[in-house]
Amino acid sequence: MKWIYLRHKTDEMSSKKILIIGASGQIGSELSLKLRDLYGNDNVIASDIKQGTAELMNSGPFEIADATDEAGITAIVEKYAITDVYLMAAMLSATAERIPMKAWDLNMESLFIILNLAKDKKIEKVFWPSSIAVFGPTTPKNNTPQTTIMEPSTVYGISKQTGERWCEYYFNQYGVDVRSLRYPGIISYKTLPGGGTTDYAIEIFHGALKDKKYTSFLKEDTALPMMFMDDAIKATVDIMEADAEDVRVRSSYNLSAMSFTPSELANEIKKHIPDFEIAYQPDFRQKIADSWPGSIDDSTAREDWNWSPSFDLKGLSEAMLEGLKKLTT
Ligand code: AKB
Repeated sequence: MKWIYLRHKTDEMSSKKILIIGASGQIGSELSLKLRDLYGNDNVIASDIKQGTAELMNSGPFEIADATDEAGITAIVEKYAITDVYLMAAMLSATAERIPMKAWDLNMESLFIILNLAKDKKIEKVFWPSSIAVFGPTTPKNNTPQTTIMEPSTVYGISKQTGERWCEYYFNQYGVDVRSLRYPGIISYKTLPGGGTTDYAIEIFHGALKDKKYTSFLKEDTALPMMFMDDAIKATVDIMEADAEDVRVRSSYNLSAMSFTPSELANEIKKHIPDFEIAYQPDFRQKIADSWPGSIDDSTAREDWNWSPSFDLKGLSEAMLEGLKKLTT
């Protein structure tokens, strides 16, 4: 796996003071540990509204913080003289449909707090994740281009698309160094996700190992873009370490690794667990999935900052089953 950050000097890297907001979540927890490896435990401050794993809480500074509390976040930024912020707190697609205004408030307020801190030069660099949810039913479904029709039909998608516009605006108007990726469904075994439409692709591994069966809330032929956690972390670190002039897109980059349907994933799992059985019982999340792309064209990220994934469906399935088995034995 080629990591762009390796070319950077150690002293440059240790002069960073990083704050991760949403550090106890699915991506935040693994990202925090990777950043601590790279930049030193004391230079990476993890924060979340809830406590994290023992490993996260014990390996470096941890602050309880609400991402929408401007005074609280500003106090942490000042206390540690933070240079870089990774804003990972968000309400995901399925939960957001149930409590739309709360989702809008969390997803937008947290972003404005960080963008304004960067505008006021209190921080130097911002990472903010967008999502494939920025696309909608009128977007070309296959190999969705970087620039295309975007009419998201979910609250989460509307908040992410709006956020992208604001990121680009703050870059153009105020020179804020903000960088962003449109994450596909991120698959991992260490921390469970919460409230996403792509969560079936994680639950299925738990079901396969525990009960040798799983009932999918998406139809068997629903293709969605997906990525193994290690690749998502690598992309996040790589875009933050890329030279500023190489990051030409300041809204958000398409990012891709693989696409599969529930039935294709089930067949891959059957190669390891032959008596695994899958059933299908689509619920309200089917409509969300139907509005999203089946596959993504990420050639702009590949050209601009050399993005390239390492895990395909086979590699992801092996890593998930192996990782989960280790955690449960
Ligand atoms: C979700 O399903 O809501 C997220 C996403 C694709 O952003 N995993």
